[in-house]
Amino acid sequence: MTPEAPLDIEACVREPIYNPGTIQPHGTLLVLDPSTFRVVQRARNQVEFLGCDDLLDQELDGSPGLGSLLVERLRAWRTADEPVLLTSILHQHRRLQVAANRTAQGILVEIEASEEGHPTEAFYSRMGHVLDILGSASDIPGAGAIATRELRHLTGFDRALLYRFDRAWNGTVIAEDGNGRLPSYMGLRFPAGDFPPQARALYKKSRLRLISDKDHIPVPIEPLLSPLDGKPLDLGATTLRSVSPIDLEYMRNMGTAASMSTAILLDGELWGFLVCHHTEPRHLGTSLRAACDLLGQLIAQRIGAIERMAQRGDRLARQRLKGALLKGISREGGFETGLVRHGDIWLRLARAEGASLVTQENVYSVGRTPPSSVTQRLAILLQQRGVKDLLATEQLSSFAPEFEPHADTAAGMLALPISQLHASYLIWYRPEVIQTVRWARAAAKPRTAGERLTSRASFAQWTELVRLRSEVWSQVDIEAVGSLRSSIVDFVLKRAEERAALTS
Ligand code: BLA
Repeated sequence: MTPEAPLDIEACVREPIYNPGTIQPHGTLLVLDPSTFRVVQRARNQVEFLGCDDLLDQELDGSPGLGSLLVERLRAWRTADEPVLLTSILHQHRRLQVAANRTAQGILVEIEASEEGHPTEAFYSRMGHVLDILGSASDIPGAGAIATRELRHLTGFDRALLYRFDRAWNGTVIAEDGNGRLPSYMGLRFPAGDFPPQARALYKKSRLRLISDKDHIPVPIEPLLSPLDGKPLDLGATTLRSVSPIDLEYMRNMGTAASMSTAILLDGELWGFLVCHHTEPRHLGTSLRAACDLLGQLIAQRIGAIERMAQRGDRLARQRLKGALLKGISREGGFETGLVRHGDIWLRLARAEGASLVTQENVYSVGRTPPSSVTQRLAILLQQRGVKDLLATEQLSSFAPEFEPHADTAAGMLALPISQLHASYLIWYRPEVIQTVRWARAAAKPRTAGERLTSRASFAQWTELVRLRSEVWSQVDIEAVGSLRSSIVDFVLKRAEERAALTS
């Protein structure tokens, strides 16, 4: 594919990036039969890279030099409990870095030349310092600033940035460090399409990826299909895997020649990426990459700790509010009066600006809410649509467009059904928060049907005014309201029983 060839987004999502049939040329690859150590596939540059005979179809066991050394290490690894073998071998006065992965298609052995400048004492002492200062970073942008600065220090890349995914997989740059050779992307939002789902899935498994040169000439693997299963070789576990042409085009358009990305995973889920860019090709050897991976993991740990700490404090505060609300309600004569009298707690429980209780007979409201008739209509719609569980939306107008005129009070809604039989709901409202989003690509504009998409041709910004949306309901908001349900249902049932007793 040429860089000019247009691609549509579906083709992009379908692109089998894990088996391109080629590797980047800064190393070579051997695929070994796990039982005989016979080379069943190899990259075409193997002879030149290793300065030895063509190893295809050779059994490495018993062969002199590199082959037998490799087999010795692989045998020891087979009995060890390590998913990846990382080792170095002295071959023809050159130190080679070896990484091996077991796969269903054989043992994939990646070989790179060892770089100068292994992590030294200075590196470990600096890492110790990073740990200290990270420990005192109390918020995520603060931790991000440390991460990007340290990554640049470690690698010498022109720019390092941290971007964080939102729920729709758009990413916003929240920290950046650079030397001014590349423009700043701080605060810009990049659409989800820049990092399609199959690429995200791959980076979840293989966290760190270096693209040393956007103009590299990919090296074919021969034979193309695995002799073990007849399928294209899955290179998902390797670091040498060559790069999707569209991502290379993306780099060209961005004005970067080299890129290194490290996935930030929290509890196994992708949270964001640390990305380094350089205006010229830039190679980092395996030990420096391992150091960057380690730094990425330290940052991920700190981000996780900061998020957990904030959530813990918030959860505790909500539990207290819930306790106070229930106590207040039980002191008052009725459930409705209890809620209204303690309206401030009712609101604070979900950090809302308005709240309503819709019962069969009435609507009780506190704070900023739409008129009762609108809330009643909403309750009917919720029931008609069979909403039986807590429903949270930041955009009520997408649930039903008729609520659009009420965005000043009710752009977002949390609705908790409190009766199995009637259209009875507890509803929390949040007003519209008009947001200016600085997108980093023209293609984020609404596309017309059939419009084809290439990787962005320009990184010009595009400002979008996002309307009709409230602040996002957090996990803690949702939990706080959800945990109220059983207590509220108890109240409602008790009252129904009392009524039944009165009428019988
Ligand atoms: C991969 N997309 C990537 C990667 C990043 C991004 C970091 C990992 C590989 C790399 O380091 O380049 C996205 N890079 C970004 C973002 C910023 C950045 C958001 O620097 C912000 C500062 N890419 C597109 C489009 C498609 C696409 C339109 O722009 C598809 C239609 C695809 N991106 C794409 C693919 C990969 C990718 C296929 C995987 C590349 C590979 O590993 O082979």
